Amino acid sequence: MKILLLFPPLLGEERYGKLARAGSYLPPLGLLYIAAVLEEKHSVRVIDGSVGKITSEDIKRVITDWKPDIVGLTSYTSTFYKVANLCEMVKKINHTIITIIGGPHATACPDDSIKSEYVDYVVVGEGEKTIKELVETIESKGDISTVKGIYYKKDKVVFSTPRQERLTDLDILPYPARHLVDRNLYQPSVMHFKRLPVFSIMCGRGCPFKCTFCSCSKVFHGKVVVRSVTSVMEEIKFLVDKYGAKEIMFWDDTFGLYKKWIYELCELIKPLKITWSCWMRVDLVNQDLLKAMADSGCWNISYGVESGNQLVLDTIKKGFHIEDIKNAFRWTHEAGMEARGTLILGLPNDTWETMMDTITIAIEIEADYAQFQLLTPYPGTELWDTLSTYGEISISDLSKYTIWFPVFVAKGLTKESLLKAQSLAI
Ligand code: B12
Ligand code: SF4
Repeated sequence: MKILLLFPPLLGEERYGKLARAGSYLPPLGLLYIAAVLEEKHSVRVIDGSVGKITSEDIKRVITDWKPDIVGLTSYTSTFYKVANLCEMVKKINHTIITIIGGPHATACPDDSIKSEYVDYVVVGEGEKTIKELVETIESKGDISTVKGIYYKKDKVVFSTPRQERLTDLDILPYPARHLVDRNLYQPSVMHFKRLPVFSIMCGRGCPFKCTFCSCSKVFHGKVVVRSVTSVMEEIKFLVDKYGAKEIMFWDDTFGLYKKWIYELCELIKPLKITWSCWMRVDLVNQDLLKAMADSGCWNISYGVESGNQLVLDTIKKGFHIEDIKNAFRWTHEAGMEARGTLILGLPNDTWETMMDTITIAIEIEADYAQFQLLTPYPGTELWDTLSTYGEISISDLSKYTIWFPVFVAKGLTKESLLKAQSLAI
């Protein structure tokens, strides 16, 4: 079958506002994993509208000329309206083209997502196994109700099937189909890499922690599955050999849940003489581990600091202490690496004073780079379900749910105070 996979058109300005030129533009690995498994049996094209100034007209032209049988789309909360509009466009070009949506928003809100008359199937959660089975069943005109992990409609009635089992061995997956996108269009934020070409990799899926605001691991149902070090090293070597990769960004939410795994990776990555960076939790590092990481080429660790106030950290169930933040930043610097932080303003129980604690801690820990986001509740999170306890939604337009707008105002704060704190911070 001919399958077109889409990330909807999204201008840098829509995501990063005035900071568009400093934003990060990375390949959509989730969609490229889907492409990779489909490519084994089908003809697949990918259009990533988040780079290259793609318009819906461009997509329309490809659909009209190439005539795909299926169009699959990734949905984020902020891009969902675009996904819905594209499905409508597809159906109006040719109503027999089958539309399938997946990704974080479709997973969190499958009931809403399937409602559109232009959406045929919603794939919930990790997509590789489900999409393979779904496409095979569509092709063979088999019984759709046997495919796990989907929502679909029959005579306008919505049906869903039991959730698909998570993959237990990620090593068997093909690498993301990076060859299906133009790699010249991608560039991480200038401050986020040392050397080019740089590639992003995922070593595992899921996170065992339960921070109330986080939707990172919702797609993977919290369950953690990590690739073997051998498999990750093989992908890195492939990127070095094929594309001359000089740097790797590990984008796992909580890289290094297992210390033994990191030590092994450090030992094997060191001889390649590449530079690398990753995201970690402040309470999962120690001095010895950080030294081993720096020694093997790691130059930058980003930490989710979130808040400089313990009560607020406890409210969001972050599970670490201010002291852990201070230690991690000191040790990372002592090991010779940059230590970066993402911080959130407007968290539950935040006041003007606690937001000032958040700004102050970024200074105290001498963060080499600090990103101050405004709290954005995402469907599927504990925060989303308990919003009214802590404040109220002030902007219901989901296209603004990009972490840069004051969409949620915690009790005792105002939109103006949030924006004022953010402008003080940056
Ligand atoms: C790397 C990353 C980025 C990178 C790269 C984005 C990209 N091009 O993919 C950068 C920094 C650019 C980025 C930007 C943003 N990101 Co981001 N990002 C991530 C991160 C950490 C990893 C994504 C990833 O590769 N995951 C691994 C793959 C395997 O999982 P996956 O993408 O979910 O895909 C699987 C399934 O969802 C499903 N699937 C996905 N698409 C499809 C399509 C079909 C047809 C099917 C069948 C299945 C399917 O199958 C895939 C394979 O199993 C995630 C968190 C996470 N752990 O996923 C956040 C995350 C996806 N990002 C998020 C957000 C909000 C954003 C921004 C809007 C924030 C901002 N303003 O900057 C932007 C906008 C997105 C964009 N492309 O412009 C949210 C989305 C939440 C939501 N409900 O919308 C997440 C979940 C993090 C969070 N804050 O909670 N992001
Ligand atoms: S914020 Fe980080 S540690 Fe917390 S649940 Fe999300 S990914 Fe895990």
